[in-house]
Amino acid sequence: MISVVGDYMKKAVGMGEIMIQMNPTGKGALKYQTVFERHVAGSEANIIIQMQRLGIQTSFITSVGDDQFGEIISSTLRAEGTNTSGVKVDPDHPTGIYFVQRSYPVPNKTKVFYYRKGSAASFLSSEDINESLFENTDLFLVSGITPALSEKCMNAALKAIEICERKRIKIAFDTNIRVNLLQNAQKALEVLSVFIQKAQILFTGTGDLSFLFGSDFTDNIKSMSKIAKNAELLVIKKGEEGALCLDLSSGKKFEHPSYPVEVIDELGAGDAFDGAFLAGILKGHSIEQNLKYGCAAGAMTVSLKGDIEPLPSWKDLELFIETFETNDEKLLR
Ligand code: KDG
Repeated sequence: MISVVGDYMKKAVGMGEIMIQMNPTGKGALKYQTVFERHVAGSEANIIIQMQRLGIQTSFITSVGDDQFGEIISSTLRAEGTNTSGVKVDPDHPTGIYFVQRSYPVPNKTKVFYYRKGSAASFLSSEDINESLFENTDLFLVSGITPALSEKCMNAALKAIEICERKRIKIAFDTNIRVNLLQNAQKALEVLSVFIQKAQILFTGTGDLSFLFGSDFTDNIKSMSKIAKNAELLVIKKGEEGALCLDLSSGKKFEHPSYPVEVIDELGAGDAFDGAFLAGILKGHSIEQNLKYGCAAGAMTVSLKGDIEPLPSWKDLELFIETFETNDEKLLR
């Protein structure tokens, strides 16, 4: 079982693309939307910000354009308290953008449209990754989105992994398959296998598993475990069915149901889950507790728009859990 002991503040480093998210005020087909909210979002950054809000010291490695959007991304990270010494400002490439389409064509489901090709982050390279960014680090987090962005990003992520292995820093990886970036299972396995193999804490989801391996859940877990040679924990997010964690060192299995809430925007729920789970790990909580934190943070995130705004502090996370468990709304007064 993974435990990180000591009472110094644990440090996590994340890496990935942060974009401007344009989220319409209304639901329905994107072409009919006229009013948008501007948010800052990106899977790995969402995870890292969730960790920072839960008392982990964090830093982030990315590249943004030398533009207005890059400025708001950097200042968002700084406002959260995340160290930005690994944030590069690229004068030649713009910050990536994406648009969200909510509840269309499938009610309560969210679809995204990327305008990120040639973005500053897709030009992040192994030269941008140096050892000093990993000083006194307990955990490194990256996801399948980053190596799928470009060959340069893939090499940058591999360099980060190589540094972490050398410095014995725990590696957390989320398969995070985005079909807009990894078209089919063969391509996805080609890009992701090395990261799946190196991670000690591996997150995936039922959707990612069936995309990679097929329709049988039990077989999919076996196929994933075969690749995940270094994994100590395999965490599977099951959406409305909650989450499960296999402790591969003891062979024990832990499960937690989801919290039933109204879905406003599903985006970022998996990231909130990862961030809360990882913060719990670094703070030495049990797997059962970490699954609970993850499911609660995920539920809080689907109830609101934006990926970062709904991410809770410990106080709010505990209030959410207690209110659900006791069904006592007095706690909110
Ligand atoms: O997990 C939510 C992310 O998918 C979203 O914020 C956008 O980072 C993003 C991506 O690459 O899809």
